[in-house]
Amino acid sequence: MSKTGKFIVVEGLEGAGKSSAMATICHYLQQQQIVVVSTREPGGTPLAEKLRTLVKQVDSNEQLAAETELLLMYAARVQLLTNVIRPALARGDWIVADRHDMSSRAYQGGGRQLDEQLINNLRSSVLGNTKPDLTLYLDIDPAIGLSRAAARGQLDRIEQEQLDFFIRTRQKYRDIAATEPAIVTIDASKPLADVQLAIIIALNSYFPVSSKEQCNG
Ligand code: T5A
Repeated sequence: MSKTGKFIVVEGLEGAGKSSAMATICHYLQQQQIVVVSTREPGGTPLAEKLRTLVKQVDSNEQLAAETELLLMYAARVQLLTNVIRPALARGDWIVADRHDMSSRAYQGGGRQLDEQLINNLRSSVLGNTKPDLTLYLDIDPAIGLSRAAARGQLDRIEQEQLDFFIRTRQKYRDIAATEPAIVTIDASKPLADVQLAIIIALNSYFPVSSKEQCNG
């Protein structure tokens, strides 16, 4: 039997608690003897990390066009899919991803209001058949998320956007989560322990023990 790992994605606005969620998921899976590869987007390969720097840095000399931002996100994503995610899944490892395609749909589609058809054409052209088995969407009021992010230090180029941008981004996240399968919405305004419990419940429900054993086999 061919081995295929599972692909789990964590999504949400800045300060939603994705880093904490990643740690919870990785710890939980490793306790089940599952080999976990964690990724982040944009980033996760040497070239994709350079693209991450480009999209996050504040450059007062040249404004990044919204379409350029979109293309850079997908360029980084294709590098990561090709060089890390697909090989890991083929080995039978599990991917735990800090952001994936849903981020572009929410930020560039919702926040930047880029044409949905443009984004969908790009997705269908470059992503192939590799899709998440489960997406955990951490839903947070942008004002709360941004205040958590601000408490950490200097804000990057996207974090410096107006509140309206994040309100649109959140709305797009919620629209996608409400209509597509294999996305679990978690209330990320709750205390960390409640969020962690909701994550474990979702993992147990999507990946009962028998499927984990099969993946290790
Ligand atoms: N982007 C990305 C796009 O526009 N399009 C795309 O296609 C992609 C892939 C990436 C940026 O690029 C954009 C989105 C982003 O703007 P990033 O650094 O990867 O940037 O993502 P951020 O969301 O900016 O990362 P953050 O670190 O801000 O968010 P996290 O990981 O969700 O937040 P986290 O876990 O670090 O938590 C923040 C703080 O809150 C506390 C934590 O302890 C921490 O101090 N916290 C809680 N406090 C109270 N209660 C809870 N439940 C808490 N959970 C966490």
